[in-house]
Amino acid sequence: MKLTKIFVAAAAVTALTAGTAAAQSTLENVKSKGQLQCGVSTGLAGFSQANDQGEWEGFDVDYCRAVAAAIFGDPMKVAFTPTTAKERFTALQSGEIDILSRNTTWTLTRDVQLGFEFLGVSYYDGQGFMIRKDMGIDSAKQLDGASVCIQTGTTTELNLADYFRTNDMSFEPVTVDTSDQAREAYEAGRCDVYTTDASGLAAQRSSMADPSAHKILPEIISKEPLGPLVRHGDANWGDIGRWVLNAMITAEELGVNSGNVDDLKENAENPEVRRLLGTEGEMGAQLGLPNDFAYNVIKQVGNYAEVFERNIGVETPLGLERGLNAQWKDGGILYSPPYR
Ligand SMILES: N[C@@H](CCC(=O)N[C@@H](CS)C(=O)NCC(=O)O)C(=O)O
Repeated sequence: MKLTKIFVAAAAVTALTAGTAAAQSTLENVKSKGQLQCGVSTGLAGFSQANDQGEWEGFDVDYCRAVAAAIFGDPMKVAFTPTTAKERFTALQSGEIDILSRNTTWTLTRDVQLGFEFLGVSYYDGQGFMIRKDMGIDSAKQLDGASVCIQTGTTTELNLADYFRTNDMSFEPVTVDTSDQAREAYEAGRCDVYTTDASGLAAQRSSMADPSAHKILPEIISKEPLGPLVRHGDANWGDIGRWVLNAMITAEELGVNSGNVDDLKENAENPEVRRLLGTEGEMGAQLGLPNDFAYNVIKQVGNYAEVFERNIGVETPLGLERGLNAQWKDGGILYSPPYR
């Protein structure tokens, strides 16, 4: 009798715990905290950087604002956790952050062994090299024996070793933990070359004392598909992040932006625009979000092009062209699956 009681009590506790675990989906957890906790970098111009007022700004930051807009209808309901390249994965695994949006390359090992889910590609990049112009070289093939500034915990480190080995060249690594340290080391002449994602080189050059004294060599030695990621194990949370990114890309493709989205919500006849903005279908409800979640994303943060141009585009100090990140209809490879 006593044993039965214990068994029943134990079963009840198990059921309760399981119930709690099920109730504690990431979406529910974020809603109950009242804000999204987003991991970004420690500071990289155009991508994620705190401004003079301490507010985070940038391309990677805006994606987190878009997720907050989708969930709360308010892009400010997000807190940012700066992470170094090395720390970022532990921060996500431990639950300290809900999502990581920080120029992170999608690789097999990160996806599978580290237990993450990449939600798409927000920026197609590749690794490049920057040197001082007065070094007088034009090609990465001339870098034999160079000292190279490089950040730890990155794909950059691994690609660099591959590239030099393949080309039968040697290098001397000067390793640092943050992009600020990398830039300072390079500017102080502690290394001949600075290597990272090409977008990162543009960002770093824009923050240098004399950007015109440096040049980026033509070789791009790797594929760096950068995008947001979450932990394995909560498929709905992954779906939300994936379809927020897709909403921004689709909005650009369909010509929906923060300026015309109100008008289109009222008057659009194109069925895909109507589904995107929640005036037709149940796209949001399928994700556990309001049906007009993408309307909030576009109205409050913007479509992909608006976010790109505002933070990193040709009119900004980074001056990045769309290149591969143009829509598939414009010669790029940006391609969202359909909103249906
Ligand atoms: N995409 C590469 C490199 C990412 C990376 O951390 N790049 C540096 C240089 S651009 C950076 O963002 N640093 C920002 C920081 O240290 O906070 C990766 O995922 O490993």
